[in-house]
Amino acid sequence: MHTGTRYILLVLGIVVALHTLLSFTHEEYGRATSLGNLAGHLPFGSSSSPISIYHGSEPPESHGDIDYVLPDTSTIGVGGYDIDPWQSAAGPRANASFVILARNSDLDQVIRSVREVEERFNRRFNYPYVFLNEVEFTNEFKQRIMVITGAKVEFGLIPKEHWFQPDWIDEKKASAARDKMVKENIIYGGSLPYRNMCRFNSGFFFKHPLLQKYRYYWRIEPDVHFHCDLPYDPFVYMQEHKKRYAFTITMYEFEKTIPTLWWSVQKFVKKHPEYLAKGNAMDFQSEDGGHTYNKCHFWSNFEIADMDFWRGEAYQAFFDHLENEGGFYYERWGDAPVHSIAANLFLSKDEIHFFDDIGYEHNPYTHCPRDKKVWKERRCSCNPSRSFDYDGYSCLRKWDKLVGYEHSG
Ligand SMILES: Nc1nc2c(ncn2[C@@H]2O[C@H](COP(=O)(O)OP(=O)(O)OP(=O)(O)O)[C@@H](O)[C@H]2O)c(=O)[nH]1
Ligand SMILES: [Mg+2]
Repeated sequence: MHTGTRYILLVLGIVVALHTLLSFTHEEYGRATSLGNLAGHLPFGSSSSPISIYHGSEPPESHGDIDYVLPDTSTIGVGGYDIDPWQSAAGPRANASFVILARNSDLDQVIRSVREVEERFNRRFNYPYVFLNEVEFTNEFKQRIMVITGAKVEFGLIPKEHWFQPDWIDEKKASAARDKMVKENIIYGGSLPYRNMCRFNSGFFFKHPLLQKYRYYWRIEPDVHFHCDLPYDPFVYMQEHKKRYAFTITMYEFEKTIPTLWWSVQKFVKKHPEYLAKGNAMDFQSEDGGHTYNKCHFWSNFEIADMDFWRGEAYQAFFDHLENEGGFYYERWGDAPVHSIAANLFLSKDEIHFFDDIGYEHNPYTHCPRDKKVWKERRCSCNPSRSFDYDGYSCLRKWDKLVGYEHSG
């Protein structure tokens, strides 16, 4: 062999030996130089065709027109849209916070909810959290929350007068009402803490000192699920589109928890017709222009809303009126119908927003985005065929009718 050729072969041999050694000892080096990876950088690389994600030997059962084919990941970034899930989102932030009312015993379930909020949205947007409780949060609670988010977190104690049953409530009458509801098997019918919670969420959370600096809030409960990526800022959306109340799930309230609520509402409206908004959403909650209540309401365990609406003159007068009626304790008025009725009366329907693209679950109901493109691109983990939207117990059809949305199903 020619001496020159011998030298070339020797150098080549050393390079191959070094490569092999580095591939085994340095994981990163091996990954970066693997053939598969190099091919991906060539034009028309190996990942340009749609990928089927059938698991198991049989194709999955049909779910309407969803074809279970992922978008082409070579042209649009991971997850179907060109966004790095770890990178802080650019752009202005709204004056907003998450609000979580919880007991110390809710800790594990709260952690599950916050992890999903962070994963699907907040690790990019970094909005603060405010936790509220009528007793002090334990150190364990605080520490375990603070290790799962990099956002600012504050823990607040609820003032006694915002939480406990007021002295002027006739306790004999209230406890008789609770006993009656227990006999009738009404959910939380016998619970005083549940009533305190409903009244607090109806009329007081937005008065808490820690929330005074914020305008918008997103209410989170323990053990809820966020099924889809949220690549944009819903608070900024609310502000830019002049929205003041937003929901994901609607349903009917149990009649037995609110027997006199509508009657009380009617009394208020007669006294204060000036608070009724032009173009309001009365038709969502009444089939006869307000004569009777159809019990449709927004499920308030999810809310994104403007606290200045609750702090404003109309809602303050409305809440004071309901408070004086005593129905939070003599019946079991929920914050969901109270908030909803107010939003439907004192806001125009254009100020109320349905976040169809936020996949959300609070046991036992789930809202899964209706648009199959959104469902795919936002990597939703919910099953579209099990969405509560058009269940017989949901009121979404009424909302669709009000806003002129044509549902194809
Ligand atoms: N600090 C405190 N928080 C409470 C209390 N009761 C309920 N909460 C919180 O108030 C919110 C609503 O309570 P839930 O028990 O979830 O009521 P719900 O959603 O109607 O009923 P579930 O179907 O049981 O979830 C949750 O964020 C709870 O953690 C209480 O006595 N003290
Ligand atoms: Mg709940």
